[in-house]
Amino acid sequence: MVRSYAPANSAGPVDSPTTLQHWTEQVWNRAAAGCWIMVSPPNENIIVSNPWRPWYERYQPVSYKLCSRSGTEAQFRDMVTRCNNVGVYIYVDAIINHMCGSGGGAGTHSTCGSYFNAGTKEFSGVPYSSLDFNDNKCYTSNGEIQNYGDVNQVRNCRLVGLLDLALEKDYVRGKIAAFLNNLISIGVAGFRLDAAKHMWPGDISNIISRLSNLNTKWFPSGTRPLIFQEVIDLGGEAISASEYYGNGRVTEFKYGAKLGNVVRKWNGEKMAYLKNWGEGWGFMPSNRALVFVDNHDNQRGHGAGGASILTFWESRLYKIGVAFMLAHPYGVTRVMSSYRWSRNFVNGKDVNDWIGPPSNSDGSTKSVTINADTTCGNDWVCEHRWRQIKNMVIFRNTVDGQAFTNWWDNGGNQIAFGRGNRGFIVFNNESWNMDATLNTGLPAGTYCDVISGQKEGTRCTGVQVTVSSTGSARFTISSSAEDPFIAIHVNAKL
Ligand code: AAO
Repeated sequence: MVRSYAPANSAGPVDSPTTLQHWTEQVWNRAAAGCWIMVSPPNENIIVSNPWRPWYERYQPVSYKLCSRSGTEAQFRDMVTRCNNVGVYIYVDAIINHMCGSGGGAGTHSTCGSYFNAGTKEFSGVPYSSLDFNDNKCYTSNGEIQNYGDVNQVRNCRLVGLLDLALEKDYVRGKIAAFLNNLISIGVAGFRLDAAKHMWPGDISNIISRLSNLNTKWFPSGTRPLIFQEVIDLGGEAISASEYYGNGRVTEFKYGAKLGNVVRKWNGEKMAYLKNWGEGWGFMPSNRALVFVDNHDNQRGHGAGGASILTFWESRLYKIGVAFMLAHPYGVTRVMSSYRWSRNFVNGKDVNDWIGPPSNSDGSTKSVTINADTTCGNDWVCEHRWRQIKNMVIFRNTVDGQAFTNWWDNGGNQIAFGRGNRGFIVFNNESWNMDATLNTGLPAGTYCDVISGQKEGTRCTGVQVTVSSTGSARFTISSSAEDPFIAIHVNAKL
């Protein structure tokens, strides 16, 4: 039997955790407990000096050696080992569609010092030569993707100048599989396949077929890696996300773009319309989807999604969006963990969208310090540590597998729903106060709101909610509350 790492109750060939954390650019010295973490590309990349060391240089591989701004191979191994030992599983952002940009020059300006020549397409650290790239199959005038309506261009031409690997070649497939299998042997649990839309689904399938099972030091024998593919499908293009279902999960980009519109009340949207959120909104089947409110691209205007995307910069709206996502049963969810940078909007565009992680004057990445109030310092945002978000991840784990129940709305922007008899959440996104008595579906008792506080010992540090013997409870939420929502679940019951 083919299995993936998974909680016992998930279904289908590609099982998965309930929530992933997306750690952008963090250094390899962190460990937490009880979660799944996706990390920035760990392999060698080009050093871009104009602009100086942008975050996106990590999306321009030079070899598959494991040394990057986040640390050395030894440090990466150490982190994965320590994380696996405490039940925290690491997923790697895998850049296998391409190498660096065609204008990357020649030399050893790479994070492990491997020689490369972007002009002659030579990458000594792999090695790849000009024979391993797709240019002979691309028929656009400049070798670039010019039209997303043409499948052949999207998959055989260069994405923003990046040298496009010939993934149908046995040699290239072998090099990529060896790279991923090295990570698996170190203990990694799965991969985000970057730019999957720019690869033929059959090529991805072949590479996956070459992957080892996960390391039996930490995973049951026969466990397959979790695969999720970055395919941006907002509709209206030649390539559809469904072509990739056979390989694993697929990113659902409609999710964050549409949720942003709803929470912002743009385009006539309101929270009440979320009643049939999910497939009812034209999303892919829930058991195929990897969903997120924002990602490392669209939180800074790259990629897709546009202005509606919610990010930590607008923390009140962001927490509403993330809480809704984590409470709702659709998809496997991913929460961001970001860093702050100094934004500079010129004509509506942030011209500082390239800025890399917080760094010291010698260019090294600053460590993630933890403040007394458990938030992060040194310009690390650590959304995953925000009480409201952390507690909603616990909510999601608590209600995992439970049905979507007891929907209520006021016809506008006050909504509530439950997850079976294990959890209930209420939002007031109106400009007036809310006072409603609702059927929660929960057993009678006193519950701690896990947004304004949480359960500590035998008391609640925030709001308390009393559920009657019939399952009903009164909720009052001020429209000016910093967090205009309340969430209760059976593991936060007094
Ligand atoms: C950098 C420089 C470039 C330079 C290049 C090479 O910025 O100027 O030419 O180096 O030297 C990241 C950065 C890039 C960076 C690259 C390499 O974002 O700026 O280039 O690293 O350092 C497409 C892909 C998608 C990709 C996304 C950014 O389909 O795979 O572009 N995301 C991943 C990563 C990303 C990374 C790469 C891939 C490359 O997450 O971090 O790039 O490894 C349409 C298409 C989408 C397309 C977008 C943007 O979207 O559908 O497929 O994404 O355009 O081009 C509406 C539409 C929506 C449309 C969107 C935007 O929303 O409905 O469909 O507008 O037009």
